[in-house]
Amino acid sequence: MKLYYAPGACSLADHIALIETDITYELERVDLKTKRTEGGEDYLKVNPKGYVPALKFDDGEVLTENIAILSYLAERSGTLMPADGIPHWRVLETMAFISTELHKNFKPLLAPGSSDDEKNRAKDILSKRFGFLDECLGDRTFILGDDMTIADCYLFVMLMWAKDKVALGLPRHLAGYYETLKQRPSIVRAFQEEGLS
Ligand SMILES: N[C@@H](CCC(=O)N[C@@H](CS)C(=O)NCC(=O)O)C(=O)O
Repeated sequence: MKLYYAPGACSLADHIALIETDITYELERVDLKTKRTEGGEDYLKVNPKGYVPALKFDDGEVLTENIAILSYLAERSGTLMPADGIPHWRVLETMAFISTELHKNFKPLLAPGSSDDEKNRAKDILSKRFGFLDECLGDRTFILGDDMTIADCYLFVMLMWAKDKVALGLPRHLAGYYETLKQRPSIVRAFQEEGLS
């Protein structure tokens, strides 16, 4: 299967999950401005929505949206998400929170043309949402306990943006969690493969 990605974009979460799950993959970089891939494909033909990530299967089928791709990788590999019961739904609950309460609120800070008011409001909301997650994390190793899940793959990227793209201070537990995750072999490898420092 092939992951369409842009360096340091939210597709990094799927890239980390691919490495963690040991699924064989190829990478295809997308230029989000021109909507062309490094191999010269018209990306809009792969994903008409025009954004990354997209996961193309060997039969040509394409899956999009972080929550769907990450959940697919977890189900297919039998790792990174408990199979059933409340622990399973906790992962999806956290994924929805990351997608709608964190990821979406970065948009005014990263997209051109936002007013200062919009940016300040987004920063306030993000600080509150990160504060909530910091309390949930406490002294745990991963956001939902002792085992890494797809929620950690996604949350890692949001923390990276908070620190490196919008200079938002991270609360104490999340700051330590981020630094520890950054040393994890899957994340080090994903950074190398995306050409990130
Ligand atoms: N709803 C999508 C959003 C994906 C998304 O926001 N992708 C960004 C990178 S992090 C992108 O490709 N933006 C370029 C564009 O929208 O043109 C998902 O969760 O997968």
